[in-house]
Amino acid sequence: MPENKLKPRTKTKTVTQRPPLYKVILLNDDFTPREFVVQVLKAVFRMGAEQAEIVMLTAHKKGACVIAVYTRDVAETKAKEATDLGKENGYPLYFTTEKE
Ligand code: TYC
Repeated sequence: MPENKLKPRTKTKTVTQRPPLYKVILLNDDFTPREFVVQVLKAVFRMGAEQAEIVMLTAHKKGACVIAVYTRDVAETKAKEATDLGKENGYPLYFTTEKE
């Protein structure tokens, strides 16, 4: 009897899925003061003064600027928090999210 018969085996392959990422986008408007935009970027997105200034100026010149990328929950919470800060101060500052 040949002993080298092949036995069928079941292999389990574990695939780790990364959660989809979402961009937070800052939109330009004509009313929110530049300094206020910089303050919000520093407070909500933990940016340094220099980075916040660059991001604000990019949105100001180009109409929009991608700020950061997070999981969906974090992106939506931060975008809302930042937009609400504008609203509370009477500004139309707006942050939106978009799937990467
Ligand atoms: N455009 C605004 C102004 O001239 C400043 C501003 C910059 C507003 C970026 C929003 O996302 C923004 N006062």
